[in-house]
Amino acid sequence: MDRTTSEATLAPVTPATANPTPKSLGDLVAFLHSQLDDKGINEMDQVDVNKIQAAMEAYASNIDEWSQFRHFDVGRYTRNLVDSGNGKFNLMILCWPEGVASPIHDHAGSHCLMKILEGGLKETRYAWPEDKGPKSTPPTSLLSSITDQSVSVTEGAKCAMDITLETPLELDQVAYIHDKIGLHRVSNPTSAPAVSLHLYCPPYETCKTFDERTSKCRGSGRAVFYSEGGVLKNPKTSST
Ligand code: 2CO
Ligand code: FE2
Repeated sequence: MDRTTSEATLAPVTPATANPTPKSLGDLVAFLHSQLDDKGINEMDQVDVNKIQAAMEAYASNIDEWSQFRHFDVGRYTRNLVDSGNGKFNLMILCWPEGVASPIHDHAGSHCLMKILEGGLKETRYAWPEDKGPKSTPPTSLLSSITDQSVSVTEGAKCAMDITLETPLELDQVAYIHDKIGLHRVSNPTSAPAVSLHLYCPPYETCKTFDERTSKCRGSGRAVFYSEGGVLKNPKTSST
């Protein structure tokens, strides 16, 4: 065998732009800033979603690094802001009591990546109802917190909206969705609390929610925070 050819064939291949492997949540946040800080609001379709997804997957969840953002409430999930991404993204931790589910919702045109930090969740994807485009904006008077629209996992046995995919999500797994892919509901069907890390790029304040049985847009959910930077927004009504 030609030795030169053999060595060339067996040489390890190191891609010029190897995916990063964040060793901590802080590393991951720094990586996200490096990827997104210089993106214009009209350049978000150029975001390298695969690279960000790989980095989020490579970070091994360590509760010691995010316990200050772990705040649960009764009967609904909570949204806890970790980093506001210089206006280019929001990184947050969502805490899901057992049996709680989000409403079916869109993501206002943003990239949405979600990673399991603790326990397990289920993502149920739906097709957009045919008569509802992503453009209509319900009146402000219809706005309520998206987390206040949390429902029980067992609610609504019959479904008029078309389910396109059901995915159980396990520890450290990362899922991606965009309005171009469809809508989703996230639920905690397990008998233990679950925690997830969500990246929204660009950030958004409202999203549309949908009735599973009628496919009607029920109005918008306001994407409010239960805590920011580890500090509870309304300590009187909050519990951990
Ligand atoms: N998008 C929902 C929210 O931000 C959570 S479901 O995962 O994207 O409240
Ligand atoms: Fe979502």
